[in-house]
Amino acid sequence: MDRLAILGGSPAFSEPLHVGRPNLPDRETFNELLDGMFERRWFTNSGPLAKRFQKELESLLKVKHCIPLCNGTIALELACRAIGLKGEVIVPSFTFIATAHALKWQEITPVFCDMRESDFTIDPDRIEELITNRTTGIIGVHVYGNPCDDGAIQGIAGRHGLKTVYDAAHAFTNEVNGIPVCQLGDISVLSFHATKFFSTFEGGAVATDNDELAEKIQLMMNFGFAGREKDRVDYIGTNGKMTEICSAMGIAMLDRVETIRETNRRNYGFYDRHISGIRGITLRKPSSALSEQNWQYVIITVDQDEFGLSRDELIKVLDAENVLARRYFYPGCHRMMPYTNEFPNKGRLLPVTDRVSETVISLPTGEPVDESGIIRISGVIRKACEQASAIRKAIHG
Ligand code: T4K
Repeated sequence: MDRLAILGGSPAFSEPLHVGRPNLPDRETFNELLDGMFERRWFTNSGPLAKRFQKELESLLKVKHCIPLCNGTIALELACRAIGLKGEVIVPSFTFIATAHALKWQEITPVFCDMRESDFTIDPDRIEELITNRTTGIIGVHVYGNPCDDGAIQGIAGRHGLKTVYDAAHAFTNEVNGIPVCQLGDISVLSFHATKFFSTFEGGAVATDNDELAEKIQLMMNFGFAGREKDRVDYIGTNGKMTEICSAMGIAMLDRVETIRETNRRNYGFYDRHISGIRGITLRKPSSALSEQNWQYVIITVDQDEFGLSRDELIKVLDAENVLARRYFYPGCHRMMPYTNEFPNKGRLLPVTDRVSETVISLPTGEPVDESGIIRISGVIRKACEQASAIRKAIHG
């Protein structure tokens, strides 16, 4: 699409503005930690940096155990395995595909559940109808950091003898009415991927207050080896360890949490100011249950009738202007292979997930974005609305 013909005015951003651009650590702290690592010649296998990172995480997140791992997906797999999930597990469809894959990879069947439009999390009113005699657990995802309705989920789990796992990949440091999210459920999983609010390049963690579960995960993440001599294997394990270099990144990033959170909060405020009043665009508010949050995601929804363009047409306009927004999450997992073709998800109707996933856009935030960028992004969206019919003609001919 020829952008100037449509929007005119100032040139597109010379550097693309991405969703998911990483926040950076203090480089001096990081380099010092690396110097120590090279001097020690100790690179992985629960080295001193991984141990220190774990302690610091536990204190920040107010949870008894927070075991750093190589990524969030393996963290999910280990959490599900350690807690004994099998058969079928109920999981929202509106999530990153890793949540479903972590189950399927272990031959557990994900059974997709619809979501609440209000806060994007799994709808507890739709869970019970999906329970069968093969169901062993529920995974809730704190989508965009919004906490799942833990009270309702625990009620259902208690009535049916199910385990609860929370995918807290978006909710690092978030608290619900004063309770840290990692204290909810039997076990929680974090992601420290490069694109996350808090990054260790690649990384993740499992958080739990349960000593027995924590011990199992410590063994499972290291091939199941027990004892110093490594002559005994207690579990079928995997290699889920976090390296020393990733742990160094984590330690250096911990010093930055407050500042990044403040930057994200400010950016949200800028979007609120500059996007407000654009017909058909709603800047979604974080859940009112959050007493502490990282403001990691800036989410808008597009009402096509009001705005004049569909969400996908707006994404095309933003792309042409070098604003690389994302459709997190589109489509729902139940519409992706192999799930869409397989029992019990084949033909599954999840109307709220389908509707919401057609309208959401995640906009750039974090430290690489400032108010001037947000003014320009908002300006592109405003102009797209004003020139909607010309844009539709340019796209569709
Ligand atoms: N559960 C949930 C709810 C999750 O959201 C995720 C991950 C997981 C579980 C699994 O955790 P991990 O195993 O990943 O730790 C990205 C991330 O790769 C993924 O971690 C994240 N969720 C998901 C929501 O987003 P993609 O496939 O969209 O990434 P990609 O490569 O398209 O990059 C996204 C944007 O970030 C682009 O605009 C480019 C930018 N970027 C990316 C990287 C890697 C950078 O600017 N620099 C970078 O280094 O999945």
